[in-house]
Amino acid sequence: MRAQVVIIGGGPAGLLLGQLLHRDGIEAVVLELRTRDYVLSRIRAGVLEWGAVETLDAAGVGARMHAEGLPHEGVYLAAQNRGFRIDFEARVGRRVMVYGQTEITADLYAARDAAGAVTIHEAEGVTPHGLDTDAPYVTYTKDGTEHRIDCDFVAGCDGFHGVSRTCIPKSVLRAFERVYPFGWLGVLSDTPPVSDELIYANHERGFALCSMRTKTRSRYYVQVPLSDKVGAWSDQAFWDELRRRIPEDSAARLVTGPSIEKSIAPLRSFVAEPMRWGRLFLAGDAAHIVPPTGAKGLNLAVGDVRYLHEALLAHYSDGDDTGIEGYSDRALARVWKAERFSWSMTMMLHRFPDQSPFEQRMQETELAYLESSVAAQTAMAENYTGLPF
Ligand code: RFL
Ligand code: PHB
Repeated sequence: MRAQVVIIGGGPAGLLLGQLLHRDGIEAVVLELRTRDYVLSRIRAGVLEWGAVETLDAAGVGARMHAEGLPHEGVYLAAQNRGFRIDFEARVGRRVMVYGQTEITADLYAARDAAGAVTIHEAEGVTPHGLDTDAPYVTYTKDGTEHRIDCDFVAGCDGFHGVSRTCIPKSVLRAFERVYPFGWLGVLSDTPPVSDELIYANHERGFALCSMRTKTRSRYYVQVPLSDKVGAWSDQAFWDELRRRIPEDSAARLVTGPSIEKSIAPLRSFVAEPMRWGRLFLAGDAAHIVPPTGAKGLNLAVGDVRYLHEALLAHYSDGDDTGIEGYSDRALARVWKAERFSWSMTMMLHRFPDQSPFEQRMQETELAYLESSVAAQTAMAENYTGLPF
């Protein structure tokens, strides 16, 4: 088999790249390790920058997002049960869209089906070859049979645990990492959201976040020690803990119900450089991870795909390889800014196990400054709603 581009990983990055290339008539095959049902059952991101919304529109998959998504013009921050609002529209004239990653993935699969694009699920042992030659190819096993796809380029969109990044020689790859000493316990429930906009809460018992998927489906998180086991958290214990950490008026309004998903996610900052090696490009979580505090992971994946799509289109339509040559530097410049923002939000809002009284005061002052300064709010709004491409 032959394709112009082999895309490893059928998460949001891989599917979106496949869709954008397909619309340009560039042939791309997506190889995904898991089943479609598995991919569609992963509950992850919920907030899209407006630039990501526009990219999904450009890919022709924005209709349901605009019909069902919830545009938000601001966000609440809270410290010790007292909240204040950052008005995105007033500060930077932009908004964000609340629309679940699961829905985006479903919309992208539907578009692939409609276009007759090839997605190979349960592709095992996916291995790229000849990435530093002019004739790369990818092998994989499906139902016990080995297959080979010859191609021009390989897009590594296979997430943090994927194979693509490991193909870059150790002498070339440089990794930067920070692991945080806590995780987020997340609960999804079919209850009306406690607030019309997200609430990020700093509390002495630990961080909490009130988010949502729809007007009837809520997503909540509380910071927990990494040693906690999800099975040890009953729904009741979760709701009680959340109530303690959020502003009192919200706690009084909180509607609880059975969880339909409950999981613990560790928090990590990670960047791999470079994001291109020969004919391999990394995009999304394959190249970088952010702690979810800034809602940037999925948005960065969309940003990478946007640059990569532009680069491949210029190559195929005009024989212009400047985008390909510049992909890594261009993507990393934006990635590092989102890493900085996600790290700073994480540092400002969480309780660290060894936090000194000085660090505690710094955190409180950071929040107090944000509450009182239009300049600080503008910077926060600019980053949260998305830096320019
Ligand atoms: P994904 O989604 O991990 O998809 C990678 C795909 O590759 C497949 N794969 C392989 N396929 C073939 N061969 C192999 N060897 C393979 N190895 C892996 C996997 O099965 C998978 O299908 O990466 P992608 O596409 O780069 O997308 C990244 C986003 O999923 C991620 O950044 C976000 O979910 C992060 N994130 C958030 N991002 C936001 O922008 N806004 C948010 O509000 C937000 N909230 C979150 C989040 C992530 C969370 N968790 C659990 C990590 C909240 C949470 C709790
Ligand atoms: C979510 O809704 O899952 C969500 C929202 C904002 C974040 C992280 C996760 O910062």
